[in-house]
Amino acid sequence: MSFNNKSLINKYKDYLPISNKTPNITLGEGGTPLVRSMNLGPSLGCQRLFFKLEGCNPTGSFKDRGMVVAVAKALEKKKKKIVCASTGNTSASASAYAARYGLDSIIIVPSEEIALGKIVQAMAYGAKIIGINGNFDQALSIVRNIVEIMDIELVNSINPYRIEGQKTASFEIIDDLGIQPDFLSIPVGNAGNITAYWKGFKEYFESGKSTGLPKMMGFQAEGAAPIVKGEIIQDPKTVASAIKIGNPASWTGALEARDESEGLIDSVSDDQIINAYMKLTRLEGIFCEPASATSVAGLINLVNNGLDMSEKTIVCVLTGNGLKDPETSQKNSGFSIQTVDPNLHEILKLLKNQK
Ligand code: AN7
Repeated sequence: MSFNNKSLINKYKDYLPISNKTPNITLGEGGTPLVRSMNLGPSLGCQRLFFKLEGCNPTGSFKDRGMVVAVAKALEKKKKKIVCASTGNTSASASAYAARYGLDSIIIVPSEEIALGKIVQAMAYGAKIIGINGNFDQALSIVRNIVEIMDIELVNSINPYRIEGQKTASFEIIDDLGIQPDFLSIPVGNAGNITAYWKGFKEYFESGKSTGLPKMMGFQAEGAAPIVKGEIIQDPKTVASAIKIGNPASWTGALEARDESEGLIDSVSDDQIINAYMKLTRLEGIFCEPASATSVAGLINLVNNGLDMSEKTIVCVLTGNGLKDPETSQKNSGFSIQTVDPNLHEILKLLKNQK
């Protein structure tokens, strides 16, 4: 098993709640690229804008960082089953690790609202999928009840091991930059991830790996912005299905990250999300899912409102892969293929017309 020495758990074991009884499992999570913006940043006057490509994780989202620790702890506790509510990515991640390590996974999802690629993943990995005629918040409330009466491990981010694993993304950012960023921009749904990043930044600072702390900038979708509005949203709405959440479980963690870092949590409209999503593909060659683009949409708004970011190091977390939600991409990219006979002349004619 020496190959597993490269695992995320092993790499950051000094910062994680694991012992020699915790199995050192891995599906290749973590170690995701931090790439510098080529065009979008400079067009906003930001010369040091970076994207953390969490869509490069094995199931295509940041959830794998937390899931590997949660599943390792479930195995340590000899659990046989895991359960989660999900807007899609948590369920894809949970069912992959469950399949790999011989656990049953039960996932409870809002039937109508999951992006196609995510539900396809859970099916492929062999999860037991239960759809509800309701939203994520209702699914999570049911899952909280299930674990009271069944011997099953809950792997939503209210499981503290999820937060522990997810904080490793902050470590990687500092390891790659050599210093903490000035600003960290991140989408906020159930608010586990912003909580995790902030914990990670603080721990690295406390252990002398950085010289300061970034300001945390969280962004919710306008129709699903309970933290911004300061009240639970009963019927959240947004094109960014991953963050269609009206009552975030880690609400307090998000407020702490905002206030302790002197950052902000704001909202962006669906149009702004799609605009940022398209700019990322067309100007950067980066295909993320709509929820992920809220981090960039939020940054664009701040710059348009006059915030001077020209000298700042900014990291936007792109939480999930664009392939997860082909339908939203299809709707927005003018999807059509011109088909002709396999004939050079025909093709040259088309290319000429394009000029
Ligand atoms: C791509 O999968 O909540 O604020 O059930 O999939 O930590 O919830 C997903 C959330 C951002 C928000 N970007 O993170 C789920 C789920 C993507 C996401 C978020 C999610 P949190």
